[in-house]
Amino acid sequence: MKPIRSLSDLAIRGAPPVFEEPLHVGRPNIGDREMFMRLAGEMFDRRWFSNNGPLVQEFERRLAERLGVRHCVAMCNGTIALEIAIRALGLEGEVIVPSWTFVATAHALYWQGITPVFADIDPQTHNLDPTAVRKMITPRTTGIIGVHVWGRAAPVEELQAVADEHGLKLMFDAAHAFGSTYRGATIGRFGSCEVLSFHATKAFNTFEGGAVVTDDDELAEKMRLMRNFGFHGYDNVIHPGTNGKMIEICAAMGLAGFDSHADTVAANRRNYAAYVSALDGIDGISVLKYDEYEQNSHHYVVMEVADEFPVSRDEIVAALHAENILARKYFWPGCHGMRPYRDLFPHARLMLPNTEKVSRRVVVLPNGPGLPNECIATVAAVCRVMKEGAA
Ligand code: T4K
Repeated sequence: MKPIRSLSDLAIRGAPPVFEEPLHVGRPNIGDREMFMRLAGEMFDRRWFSNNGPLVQEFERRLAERLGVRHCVAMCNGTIALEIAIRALGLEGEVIVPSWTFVATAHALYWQGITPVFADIDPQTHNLDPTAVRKMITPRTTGIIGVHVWGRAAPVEELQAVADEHGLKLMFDAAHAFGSTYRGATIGRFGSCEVLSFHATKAFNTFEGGAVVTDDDELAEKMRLMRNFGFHGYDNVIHPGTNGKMIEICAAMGLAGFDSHADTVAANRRNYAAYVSALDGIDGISVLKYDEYEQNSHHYVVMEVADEFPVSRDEIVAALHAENILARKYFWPGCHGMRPYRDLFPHARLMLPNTEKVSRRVVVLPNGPGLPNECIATVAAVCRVMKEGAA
């Protein structure tokens, strides 16, 4: 590894990059390859590729068991799972969501003619602030979607209390939270339902995929119909629906990934600790802390660059990219800063000071079992020399 001792050692200043190949934030984890190949082979032999095949059924059974929930309805991706859950719950009018989330949370509402109303977050946790949620309730509000951002549980009980007081539905976008806990209980059973994503870039993936998990029998039944055009047996459509089905090859990937997930989490935790220690002592740089007493995949290593730091977050990201470390500014600029929402609600930022602040500070760093140690050392060295160079 090239030493980075001063600004002139940085690739952004013309030196060669530390890494020849890019290091990604969302590099997919691959479970048991042999098992995947065997399951794929069996799928070919069966010639059953989609439409509630045996692998999807097995995947749903194992997932429900793992999360301790009555129903798992597997879907083709997390976004469609959100859309179906929103529709099955009968949300309409306005629904309160954080702006500090991947844009799919807002789009899943807007796509269905529902107005996403953005509420501010707690800057310490990056999760919805229940007090801010209360402020956004109007007579048109029908629900709240909490997001377990970075896999840390949203303030579930406080949000439930707000929902109960105002007669609102509450559901969770748990796209980041597979295996996370809230007060020791596994995410999956909170609100009316919770939505998971198994996108390739997630700690646990099915290439593309998602699921809605719930203890509500009626809701689960409705979502099963909705994900398959409303079919109830051959030629019998009894409900409006769409095509939200998970396919067999995706379920095979999930089944082959279950057992190695614990190893992925262990590797993520080691990298996370190494980042924390490498960045320790650089004033103005911090790593978002997770609650030690809760489970979290530690998939997201979220570095924050304080406003007072002499170099901007964007300059640091540009310097890391030059070294081939493709750090991300998730979820900058917040949904309220993206189209169509920024045109629809041009003054939304006035209600979202914490979201605005956090969005200026965040850098999400690469993680995962294959992460070279040099990546962690390089991130720290880049921050350090840029700070010293600016002094
Ligand atoms: N709610 C929340 C809170 C979410 O975070 C998400 C998804 C959803 C809902 C929706 O769930 P899905 O419908 O996606 O199941 C990525 C993912 O596409 C998205 O799933 C994820 N959140 C979001 C946080 O990250 P982008 O736009 O950043 O993707 P992209 O193409 O820039 O890829 C990210 C990085 O991963 C790149 O550096 C490349 C690398 N990569 C990506 C893929 C697909 C790989 O190395 N290999 C790969 O196969 O959204």
